[in-house]
Amino acid sequence: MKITSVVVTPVAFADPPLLNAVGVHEPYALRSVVEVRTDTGAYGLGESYGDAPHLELLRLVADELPGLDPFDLNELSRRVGATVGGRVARDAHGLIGDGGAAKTVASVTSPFEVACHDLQGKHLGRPVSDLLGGATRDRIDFCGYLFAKWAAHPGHRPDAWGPALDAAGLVAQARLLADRFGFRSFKLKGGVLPPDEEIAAIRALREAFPGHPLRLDPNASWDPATAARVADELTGVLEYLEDPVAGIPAMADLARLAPMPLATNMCVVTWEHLPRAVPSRAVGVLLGDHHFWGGLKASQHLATCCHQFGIGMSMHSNSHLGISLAAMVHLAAATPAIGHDLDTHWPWKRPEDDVVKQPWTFTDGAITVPRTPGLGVELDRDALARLHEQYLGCGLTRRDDSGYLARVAPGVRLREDVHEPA
Ligand code: GKR
Ligand code: MG
Repeated sequence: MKITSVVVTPVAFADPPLLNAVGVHEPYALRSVVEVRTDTGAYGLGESYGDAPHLELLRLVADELPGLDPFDLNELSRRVGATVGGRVARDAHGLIGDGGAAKTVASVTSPFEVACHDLQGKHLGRPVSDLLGGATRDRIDFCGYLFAKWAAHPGHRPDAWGPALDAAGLVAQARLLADRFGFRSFKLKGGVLPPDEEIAAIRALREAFPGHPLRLDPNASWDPATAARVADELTGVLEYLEDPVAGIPAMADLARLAPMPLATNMCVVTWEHLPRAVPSRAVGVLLGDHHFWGGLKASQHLATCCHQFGIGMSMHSNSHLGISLAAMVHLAAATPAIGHDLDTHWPWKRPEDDVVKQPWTFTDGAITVPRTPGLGVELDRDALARLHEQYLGCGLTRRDDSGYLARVAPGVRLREDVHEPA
């Protein structure tokens, strides 16, 4: 089997006004869909970021892949390195840390590596989880991802979720997520409301959902004293506290005091970070993410490292479509070291906005691991064309939560006052 062509298609799908430490989600989330075609008539799928600098590198690599055997992942790595090695495509939001050239190569490799696994699985008639060593569980649990949010994007009609700008609103949002998807654990995106209000929201969630694991993630926006106080006040309440402060040294200092494990998807985002993070015990739980760790196999290597060094594993997410969901499910199924419920932004996407036919559904907060060949998802070409048109029409080429907040709500200050813009 040989690759004959590779198509990279940027897409956009509607996204609610979800607030985070740096700003607010824009009306559309951007992704790229990678389709790798072969001389056997098969196609493999991958999904990645849709930001323009990243797209440019994906396209450069796409041109280098015809002739490659999809089983030859070492040659794939070599070609990606030879094509984009040394280049850096930084995101504008900074919410997944900074990794320089190594992280850029890993991020560019990922969707092609996933697509090759999809092709391998289809060729052999086996699910991707079998190629990764075999599924060790038949369902993968996800956590409900809670966001402070406005009722509507300025100038748009209110969305189906309603506003959530205080503890009561966030508990109501958690109830909706639990009712619709069955999630049994929750993560609150923090760093948005004043810290005391986020402590109150976590306490209110604890009361409303006794026994459900809870996480809080302010994306490294607190100073060390604030982080130490929040950690202390939430003793016994959090499963883990995610990226309370910025950088490995500050995380290590706090980890010595904090009563709960500290987790990250910001200070350890590439292999170069591990030799500093491990001896300083800065991280108790690492949120892996195949999109920036270099794909499925590299994510499994990461899980092995973490296991050896006594670091727990969870999974990070960004706004995503059904191809990424499938890749996350196969990876988690075949990687027993991933011991925490996975993050997902899935509920925030409208069900009709996807590029796969019959997008998967959650039952009791989980996705059943498919036994069909490859990733187990089929490309819906009409939907791909529609979401690509949406990309062309929406005018966005790069995720910029901070710029959007400054434009639509110049008076709003995060962590002080996050009222709805007039
Ligand atoms: O979607 O606003 C968001 C999140 O803040 C996302 O960008 C983060 O990368 O979910 C992520 C996280 O856990 O930090
Ligand atoms: Mg995080």
